[in-house]
Parts: sequence; C-alpha cells; structure tokens
Amino acid sequence: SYQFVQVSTPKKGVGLITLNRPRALNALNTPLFLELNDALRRLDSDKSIGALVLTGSHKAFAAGADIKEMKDLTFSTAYATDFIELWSTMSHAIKKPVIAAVNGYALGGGCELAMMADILYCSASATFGQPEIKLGVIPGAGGSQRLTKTIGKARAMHYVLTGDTWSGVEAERWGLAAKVFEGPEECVEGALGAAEKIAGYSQIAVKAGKEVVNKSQDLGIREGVEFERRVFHGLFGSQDQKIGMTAFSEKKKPEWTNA
Ligand code: CO8
Repeated sequence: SYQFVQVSTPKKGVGLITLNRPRALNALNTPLFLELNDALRRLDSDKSIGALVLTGSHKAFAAGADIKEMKDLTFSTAYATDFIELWSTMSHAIKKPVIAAVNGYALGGGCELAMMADILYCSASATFGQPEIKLGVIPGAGGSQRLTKTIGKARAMHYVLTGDTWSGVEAERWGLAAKVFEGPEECVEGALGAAEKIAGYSQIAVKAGKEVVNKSQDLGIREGVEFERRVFHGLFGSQDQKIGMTAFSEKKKPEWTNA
C-alpha cells in the first residue's frame, strides 16, 4: 500500500524494495523516505527474510534529494528538524544485509543512499555523481565521508568539487561497486541471486559478518581485530555453529535454526 516504493519477495528469503517515483527520476523526498524506512523496518523484522535488495528503475536508481522540496529550506528548520536524519535508517538501524542494485542515475543523495547499502552492484552504464556543488551545497548524507573512504581522497575530492560523474565500470574498478553487470536486468538478477545465497545461511552468522565488516569503518586495525575475535568467540554460543560444523563433518547439508 505504498505510493513511492514497491515491495516484493521474488526469491526465498529475499525482500526487494523498488523506488517508484518515476516522473521525478526517484528524487528522494520526505514521503518517499517515510515509506522506504517503513518497508526496510518491516522486512528487517520479518523472520522469513534473510537479505534485502534495494533498486530503482532502469533510468534512475535515484537522481538525488528532491531539490524542489529542499530549495526553500532554512538553516533553522534544517537544524531544528535534524533534516537528513530520516536518511540514516538504512545505514544505522537495519541489521539484515542490504544490496543496492544501481541502474541509471545515482546522483547526490541517490549515490549516498547506494553507498549506505552493505553491498553495491551496478550496471556498466550506471551514472554516479555528487553534483551538489552545482546547486551551491555539498553532499549531506555521508557522501563526502563514504566516497572518500572507498575511492580515496584524490578521486573523491575531484568528484565532490567538480560535480563530474563516473560510470558503473569505474565504480567497480575503484572498489565502490562489488560487481558490475552488462545491463539493468542482469544487475537486479545478480543482486537477487546474491541476496538469496546470503538468506540461505545462518541469519545469526550473517548478522555478525555484517557487524564486524561495518565496524572496520570506525575502528583502528587493532581494536577492529579484537572486536572481530570477540564476536567470533560469541558465535560458539550459537546453535548454528554446532549445526554448521557438524554438518560439514558428517558431509550433510546444514539445517539452520537461526539461533
Ligand atoms: N529533485 C527534484 N526533481 C528532480 C530531481 C531532483 N534531484 N532530478 C530530476 N528531477 C525531476 C526533474 O525536475 C523533471 O521533472 P519535471 O518533468 O517536472 O520537470 C524530471 O525529474 C525528469 O528530469 P529531467 O527532465 O531533468 O531528465 P533528464 O533525463 O533530462 O536529466 C538528470 C536527468 C541529469 C538526472 C537531471 O534530472 C538532473 O540533473 N537532476 C538533478 C541531479 C542532482 O543535482 N542531484 C543532486 C540533488 S542534491 C542532493 O541530492 C543532496 C543530497 C544531500 C542529502 C541531504 C541534502 C540536504
């Protein structure tokens, strides 16, 4: 019953969210985000779902924050309402892995949203960019930080200050995208396939895997390795560790309990 997103479960254990505001190239406004966050939270708390895919149309993953909604915003309103806080649900509150399947434009907030996903896949002809400089502002949803950590300062500075775009092929070459596909259909299928594979593993181990990799973004190597070891130790308290290792020893397929 959403207006701006579509939700389906095209494969076992996989929740697919499709941004659906085609006339505005999926420009991200508040009503869309309220729906997106609701859909993300619902899928995240659904025990039958193990992984999520977020995509847009063939023409646009999302062409950025809605400029028309933003243009009259004042500092005091932005500050008082903590404008953009709404955007952080996917990166902070969702525990299940999210794969972004990026086709067409991923500009400004669209690029930032894609970078909030745990895994980013794209098609060769996808167009990424942080063109906020052309509007008299800068990235505001983590773009300057995530882009720099991923593709390095030299390239990030170039793209944030020029507003130039880069292709899906470059995104993969520079490590922003985990995989690049020939076309949009292959990209979405590839993301759904990976999500199905992830959803077939122990949800408790998948959650731990996502948590430790994300921690590497905030911690130094020493603390990060220590954190990983504690989480690794903790998994020996799970049923699925016993199930997984026993199944291997007995040459059987593990039947996960997610406990
Ligand atoms: N916001 C609002 N409407 C948009 C947006 C957008 N970001 N992008 C496209 N649209 C609308 C157009 O206005 C147009 O609507 P209408 O038909 O009513 O005029 C419709 O979508 C189709 O767009 P075009 O006719 O422009 O389509 P083209 O194929 O000619 O061009 C482009 C496609 C190149 C993607 C072009 O639409 C464009 O440049 N869009 C803007 C891209 C942009 O600057 N994005 C960054 C926005 S700023 C941002 O994201 C900040 C994020 C920081 C987060 C927090 C902010 C505070």
